[in-house]
Amino acid sequence: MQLIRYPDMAGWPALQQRAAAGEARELEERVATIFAEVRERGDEALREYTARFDGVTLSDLRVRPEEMAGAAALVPAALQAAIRQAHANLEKFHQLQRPVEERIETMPGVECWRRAVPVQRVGLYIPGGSAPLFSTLLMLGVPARLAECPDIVLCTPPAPDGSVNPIILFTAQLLGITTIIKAGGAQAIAALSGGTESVPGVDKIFGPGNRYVTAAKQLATRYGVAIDMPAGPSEVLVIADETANPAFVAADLLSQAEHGPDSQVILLTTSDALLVAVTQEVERQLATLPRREVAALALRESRAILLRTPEEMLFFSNQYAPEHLILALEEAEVFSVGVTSAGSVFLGHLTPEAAGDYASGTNHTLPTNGYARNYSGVSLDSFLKKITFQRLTPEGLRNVGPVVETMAEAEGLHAHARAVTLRLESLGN
Ligand code: HSO
Ligand code: ZN
Repeated sequence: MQLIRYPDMAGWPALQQRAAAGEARELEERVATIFAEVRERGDEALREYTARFDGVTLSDLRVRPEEMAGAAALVPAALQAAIRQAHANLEKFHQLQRPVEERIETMPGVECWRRAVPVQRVGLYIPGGSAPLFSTLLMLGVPARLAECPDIVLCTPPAPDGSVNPIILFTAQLLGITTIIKAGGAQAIAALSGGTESVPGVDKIFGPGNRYVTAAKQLATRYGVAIDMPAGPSEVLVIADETANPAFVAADLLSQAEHGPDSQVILLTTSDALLVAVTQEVERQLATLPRREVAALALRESRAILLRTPEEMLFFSNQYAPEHLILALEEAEVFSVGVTSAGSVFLGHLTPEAAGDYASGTNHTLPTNGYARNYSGVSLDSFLKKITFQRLTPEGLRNVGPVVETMAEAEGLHAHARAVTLRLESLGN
């Protein structure tokens, strides 16, 4: 980690910089080609890309019911119980987000209301790789089910033997998701965005992925498909005072660093003693991590920064707008009131980010890369659209009609005015 003491405020923006994404043009071109191929040739192209990138030639792109049925037996009982508990906690928290349908009479006889309607067809993307994140499937699947989206399509890349990780299948089963496609990368996103013989097209695509998946999701928006949010590498910012436990803080920093070489972790503290203790502890704990090479790479672009006051720490953090914010402070709750930009906040010494990553109930699909300034994390809302409704009675038309006529005339839109006038005339006096 880079150790920085009392940086000049003029130098803060440099310290708040995320790692640059690198050669984007070439990547975008490759993704555009994949898109064109899959949209034109459907399953055939999808199979070719899966053979090339995942190393398996699939006859059936969909997970078959027998595969589904066999999954649970391959998942240890303790893990099944843990997933069930996390699922229950997520349901409890997301259930709370159900919007109430409210009606109001804005003028007598003018009634307006708004109804939340599920996005009809959603695609959930879960990456494969060394550690398939079945927890992310829970985070997307729970709100999708609570929102009652009629069609939920899960895409995840197959292993070289053509199988899908049984924990993913078990989790899907728990969620009641039955359409599971063995496809990953940009080709999966392309398939979801237009549909193929085996893959239903969807209205909105959710889920994390590598740079290809991210670029593909961006491209999908040009075909009228919505996405959850712009994605970037995972990050955490920890604000700690002298009451913080250096080992806890180090473990939190490392738990984000181990996600990927481009993850970023930042420590802000007003205590020089803690600064030193945490950085030492990070080195010590790093040595025992199975993913220490990944974490070590992430730490190169990570910073431990000594600031003068709590106000400075708050200001820095709000400017950085971290995906995760840990307040390892004596007075965490008081401090938290000042937080204006963060994806999710973890208060006190006993609340690791890991709790929210897996099981406390909040969602872990969160805005990265500074987007916490203008985006929220995934929630029930992400799977709902709100449709407004209205109805005028004769009294309502008499009340609001003249207002509309006056405004429409002033905008020079006479047909609008006439739409009211004709109706008012039909009512007589
Ligand atoms: N911290 C990750 C989520 C995750 N952690 C999944 C463990 N598994 C991004 O918010
Ligand atoms: Zn995590």
